[in-house]
Amino acid sequence: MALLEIIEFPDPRLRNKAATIERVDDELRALIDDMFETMYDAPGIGLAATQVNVHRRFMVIDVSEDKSEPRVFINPEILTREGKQVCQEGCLSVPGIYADVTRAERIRVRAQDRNGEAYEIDADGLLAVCIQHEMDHLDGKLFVDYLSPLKRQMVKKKLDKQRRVAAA
Ligand code: GNR
Ligand code: NI
Repeated sequence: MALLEIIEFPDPRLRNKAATIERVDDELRALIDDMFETMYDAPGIGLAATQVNVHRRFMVIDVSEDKSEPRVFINPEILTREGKQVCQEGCLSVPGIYADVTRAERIRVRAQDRNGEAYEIDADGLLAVCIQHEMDHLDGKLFVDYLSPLKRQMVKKKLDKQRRVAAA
C-alpha cells in the first residue's frame, strides 16, 4: 500500500482524457487499493485516477462517515439522469476552494467492480454528485470549469497565494 501524489489545478495533466480499461487485473487492483488509502488519508469522499496521474477510466468513492461504503467504478457510464441539485463542491486537486455546482439529482450508472463484473446502481444526493464529479475528472474536466471565467481567475489567484504562503 502506498500514498499517491495528487496533482493540482492548473496542472495540464488534469486535462487528459482517460482511456477505457480493457483488463481488470492484480496491477489495477493494487492501484485501486492505493487510491482508497490516498483518498481516506486526504481525506476525501472520492478520487479519480486522473488525479494521481493515471489516465485510465476508474475511480473510488466512499461517501459514508466511517469508511464503511468503499465503491469502485471501472469504465463508468451514466445511463440516465433526472432532476437537478446544487451542491457546494470541493476537490482534492483544487485545495481550499469551494463553490456551488448544479448537477443531476438522480442517475443510473453502469460500471465494473474490482473483479471486472458489470453492475448498475441508482444514485442520488451526495453519491450522485460525487460520481458526476469523478467522471468529469476522467474526461479532463474540473468543477471550477462550471464557474464564470472571472471566478475561475479568482480561484487561480487564491491557489497561487496559498502556495506562496505555504512555500514561505
Ligand atoms: O472530497 C471531496 N468532496 C466533495 C464534496 C462535494 C462534491 C464533490 C466532492 S469530491 C472531493 C474529492 C475529489 O476531489 N474527488 O475528485
Ligand atoms: Ni475532484
